[in-house]
Amino acid sequence: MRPDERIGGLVQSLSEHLVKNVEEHRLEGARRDFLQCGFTTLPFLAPDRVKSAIADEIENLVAEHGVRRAISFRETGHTPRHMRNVRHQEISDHGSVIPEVYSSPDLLRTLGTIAGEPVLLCPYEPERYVITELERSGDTHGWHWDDYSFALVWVVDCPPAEHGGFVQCVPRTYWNKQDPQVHRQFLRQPIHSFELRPGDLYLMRTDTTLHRVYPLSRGRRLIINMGYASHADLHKQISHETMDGLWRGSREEQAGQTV
Ligand SMILES: O=C(O)CCC(=O)C(=O)O
Ligand SMILES: [Fe+2]
Repeated sequence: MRPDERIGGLVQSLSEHLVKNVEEHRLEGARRDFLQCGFTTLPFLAPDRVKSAIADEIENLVAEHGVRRAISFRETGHTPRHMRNVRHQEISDHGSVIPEVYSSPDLLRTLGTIAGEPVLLCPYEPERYVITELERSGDTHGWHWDDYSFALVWVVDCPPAEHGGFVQCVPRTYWNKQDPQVHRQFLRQPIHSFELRPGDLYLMRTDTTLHRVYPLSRGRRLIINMGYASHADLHKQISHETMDGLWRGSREEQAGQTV
């Protein structure tokens, strides 16, 4: 089979799965959770065949193109990010399944049903997809908001919650980049925590949900984050300090740098 036929077959099987196998009541439950918590797990969203193809591509990309980073940002109160990443450019250049799945119209339509509003391709390409691997004790993706409204995260590897790696979030919070007051959000509202397993997917309302990955003490956590926009995002002035900072001079040799 030619590579483009294989990718076409995978995207087709995702579409068929979404149309035929994903029941209405699951989408309704997910939509309720999403509106209440800014978060919902969606393990049923993709067939095993597509999950495996995405996982294989992510494993290859992180082995070939992963870069260690240790960085923090003034705009999120200097919370730590200690991780290995593969950014959008390398994924686009060397990946094939991920870019096609990201822009599947049937996937976008289903995510829109869960979100209760249209879910659109991210206009700022570096935020479209990023691979993150947490691999050392203490590795974490610290508290932050994202610039765009939605993230669909595919979990390839994740330790049990005893070893960290679960997601925590505070929904209905507002990111003031000049004065983020991260701790103040915890005093105003409870923090919700969610355990994840390999093969899970989740959708998060990332612009108004403060979130982090609990630091790892053992094991390994590997995900891809696919970022999507709302209609409102297309009309906002969005500055990209945290995403641009991740890619600018943030390799491990320059660990500790803050932007
Ligand atoms: O690793 C995760 O589950 C969250 C990733 C994330 O928040 C991000 O990439 O912005
Ligand atoms: Fe995020």
